[in-house]
Amino acid sequence: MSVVYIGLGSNLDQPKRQLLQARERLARLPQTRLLKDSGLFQSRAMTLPGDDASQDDYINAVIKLETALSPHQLLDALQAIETEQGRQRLRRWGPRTLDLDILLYDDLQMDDERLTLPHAGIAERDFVLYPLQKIDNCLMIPGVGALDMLLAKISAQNIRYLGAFE
Ligand code: A4P
Ligand code: MG
Repeated sequence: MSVVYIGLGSNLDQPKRQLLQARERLARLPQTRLLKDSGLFQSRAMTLPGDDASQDDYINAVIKLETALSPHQLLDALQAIETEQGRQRLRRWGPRTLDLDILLYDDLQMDDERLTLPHAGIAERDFVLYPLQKIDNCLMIPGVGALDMLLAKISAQNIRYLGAFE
């Protein structure tokens, strides 16, 4: 079995409900067990430079799973859940009903045409690092560094803990 951390994000169509549904679907994946979740966080949308279209705040969370699915099988399963929950890929970093990213898969480091692990950009994202810390305080991000060191470099100003999933 492998231990994986999944990042969940939504800023469209009742984001909290989207994350709740996604959590249930993740827990029901074959050969997979839900170990822990971070609870819900709210943060301002991170947008691409030059993208001035305003977006609603995001609700984000991280879920820790144990799974026998391979990285690519897991990615297929996550993309199927995104599609089930009405995800439309309109523009990069645009608003979305549900985004599911594989943040970490054991200590695996890989980069192919479909999958980069650990997830790119993990080191700078408040909406990833704070939820990760809620689950595991002393995490090491392979090839990147210790979680507490990464947290020390970013601000907590744009993110708010909302409480448990409900
Ligand atoms: N892909 C590569 N590696 C991975 C991985 N580790 N996990 C590929 C999941 N997918 C991975 O993703 C594009 C492609 O990335 C996939 O086909 C997969 O093969 P996508 O979900 O279709 O597109 P995207 O999400 O628009 O692009 P990207 O670059 O993944 O965006 P991010 O990094 O997910 O960021 N602001 C706040 N506050 N909270 C957010 O959650 N999210 C984004 C999107 C922007 N701003 C945000 C948030
Ligand atoms: Mg994504």
